Amino acid sequence: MVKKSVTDLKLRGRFISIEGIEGAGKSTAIGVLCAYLESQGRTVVHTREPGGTVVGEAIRGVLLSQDLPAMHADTELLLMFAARAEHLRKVILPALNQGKWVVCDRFTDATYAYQGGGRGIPVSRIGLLEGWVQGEFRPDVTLLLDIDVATGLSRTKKRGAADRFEQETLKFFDQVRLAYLDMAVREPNRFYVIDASGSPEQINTQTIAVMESLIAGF
Ligand code: Z5A
Repeated sequence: MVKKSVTDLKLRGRFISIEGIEGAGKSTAIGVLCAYLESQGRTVVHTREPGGTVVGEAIRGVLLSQDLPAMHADTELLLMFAARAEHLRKVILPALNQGKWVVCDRFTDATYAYQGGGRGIPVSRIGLLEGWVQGEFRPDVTLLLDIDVATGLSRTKKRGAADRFEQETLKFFDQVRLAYLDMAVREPNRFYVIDASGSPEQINTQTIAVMESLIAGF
């Protein structure tokens, strides 16, 4: 269990997660976000989930593989949190405790969206694992790049071979998107919803505007 005191340190860095469905443009926006934070004098660690550690990247390989037989939704859920336990303890918390800022491509909100909204696993079960792996640790800020499913998927299709998640149905991604939007409504102090339907430049402008408005308060 992660102790709450870890998150109370005054000199601790900040933890920013970026969320959204496939093709929302997270990778693109993260590059701009990290460059902005560094220009403001922050030391930034850019990482991702599932993954971010040697063990986590190996688990990611299993989770996204098209070569393995379909796994049970509970197996998928447990693997997400196994990778997260390693990531949190080996990368995220040490960096924050050194005063670094951590920018993470997806975190536990993705589990609520994909395994909860998409696969239909009860929120209470995800919450149990969240409490066990993270204690009360949550992102300081979550940027949700919101886009309609058809547009998001049409962007990723141009890339070629799809991974295990990218082969899901439109209905699955609609449920994922709705779960994200629902979380944003329930946690307005943490979530910032960015309209991701525009050009990369428009998304970057919105991303920087959100961070500019927040960084002084940090
Ligand atoms: N997952 C889960 O189920 N549960 C969990 O707890 C966690 C994750 C943590 C990770 O795969 C998968 O794991 C993910 C959820 C699941 N499901 N999938 N698939 P991933 O990391 O490979 O997938 P992703 O996070 O969705 O990455 P992505 O598909 O690359 O999306 P993105 O980072 O948001 O998009 P992008 O790479 O910035 O852009 C995609 C393409 O669109 C690219 O060719 C861009 O050039 C183009 N693009 C970007 N922005 C624009 C704009 N504005 N206009 C036009 N074209 C654009």
